[in-house]
Amino acid sequence: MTTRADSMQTTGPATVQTELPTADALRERARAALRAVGAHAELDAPGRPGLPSGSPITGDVLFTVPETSATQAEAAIAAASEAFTTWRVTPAPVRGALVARLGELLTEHNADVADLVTIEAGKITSEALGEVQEMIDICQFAVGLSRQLYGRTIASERPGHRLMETWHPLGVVGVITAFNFPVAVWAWNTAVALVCGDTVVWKPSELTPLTALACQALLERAAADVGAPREVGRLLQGGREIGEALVDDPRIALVSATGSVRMGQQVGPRVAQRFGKVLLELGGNNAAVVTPSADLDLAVRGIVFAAAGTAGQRCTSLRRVIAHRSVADTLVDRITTAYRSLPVGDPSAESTLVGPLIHARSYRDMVGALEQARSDGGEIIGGERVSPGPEYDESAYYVTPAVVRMPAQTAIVHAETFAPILYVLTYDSLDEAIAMNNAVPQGLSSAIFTTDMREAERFMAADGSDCGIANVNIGTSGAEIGGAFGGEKQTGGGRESGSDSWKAYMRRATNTVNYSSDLPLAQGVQFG
Ligand code: UN1
Repeated sequence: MTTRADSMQTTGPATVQTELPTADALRERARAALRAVGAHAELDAPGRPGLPSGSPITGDVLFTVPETSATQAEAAIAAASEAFTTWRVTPAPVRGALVARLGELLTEHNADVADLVTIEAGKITSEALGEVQEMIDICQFAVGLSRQLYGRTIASERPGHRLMETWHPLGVVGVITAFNFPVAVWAWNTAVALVCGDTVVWKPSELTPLTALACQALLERAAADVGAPREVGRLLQGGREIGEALVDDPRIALVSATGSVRMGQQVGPRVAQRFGKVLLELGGNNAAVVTPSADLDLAVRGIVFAAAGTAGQRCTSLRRVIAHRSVADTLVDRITTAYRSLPVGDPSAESTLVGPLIHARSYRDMVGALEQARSDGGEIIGGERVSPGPEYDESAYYVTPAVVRMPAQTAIVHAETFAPILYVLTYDSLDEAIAMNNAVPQGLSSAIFTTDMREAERFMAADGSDCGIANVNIGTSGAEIGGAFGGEKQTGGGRESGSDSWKAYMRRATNTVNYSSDLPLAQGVQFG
């Protein structure tokens, strides 16, 4: 048990005094959701050999889930490789029918899947439903894509020749996902990979095995309904060793991994060593610049959702506000006022806006970061551990979001702490603000709040934000699936989801066809 940090300052936040559900009630909800989606999982009692499945809502272990053995992992990869040989020659629009059916099943079962997301990741119901909607959206996107895997025709320099590009399926895609988007990120990868003709082997976070069972069950049902091979999607449940099996297996053509920079630093070189491909979505350290011309009502709303939503546990969560000196005091006052009215508590209660942190380590990281920020001269408002109700057990971690006014971007501000901490920094010139935005090692998301088009355009220009996402007058989180998602620098460089991200899931062949009866050589070379 962790004691409350005396480093955290009390400001009297509003919290909902709801009764938390009991562990038994959570078990019943999880079983009902799994039954509804048709997942026939053998869930054992807590403490048995296997993977412990818990909930941050109460901090209890709810079940033991069967863990994939090394032999089973090998068999799953072999089955997915075998399935690839038929799936790659199945016409893409026919492959799209599988994804269309998956989207329908997700629509039918959105509340079941969302409840599992709430139970395992602690997301408030509206955000959990939003995450399932993100899955449905990417399914629809992928179905359209299944008729649009376009290659280019290029003007050949030789007479009687045609030059073109053809996109082919890549192979088996290994998908490694994190706890905070336990289902959407799987769907981004799976829906697109499947229409591209790839098969998928998924290793979800060890913290969210039940949502994974539900998704797998729905995919298998979709496959059965449309007559697709069941093995196009396989699930491996386990820890690091199972992840390593995917990373090191030469049959896995692409490893798409979401997680920490440290994880990416290990995965990247290991996959590169065997000339496999990687798609990495790693840490972020996202900032919003607030300029003197900003609409502050809008800025405050955008900032509060991005910083405190999901209890600061999105890759895209807002971690830094870079406010012009003339607006900083007002902005901080307004954010802290908004924070005081944010109900913290049971994520399934309708009024709650901030659910629990995922686990004790997250809480310790938050406490450590705040202590460091204070010793660097930061002034902390909020950020205390709270009891969300009478049934509260100290093994769950509920906190109020923190605002920290920092004199400078010290090392702690450069680090990503996966918790609701918002550092506020001030700037005098836009160049300085952009430099501060770009001064961190990560490069996922960024935003500017301004009504001055020159500032907005500059922020998105080549010498503006260096992030994969640069928004104007909206926060850093909550991207739509239609755009490519990912970032630069230590974020890993990959792009998932919409736009032309599909190209990462296919291989490209350049074809030169000579339909003349001559054999002219390129570059005018003469040979005999
Ligand atoms: C993540 O946190 O890994 O833009 C993904 C967003 C969501 C996805 C976040 N659509 O916040």
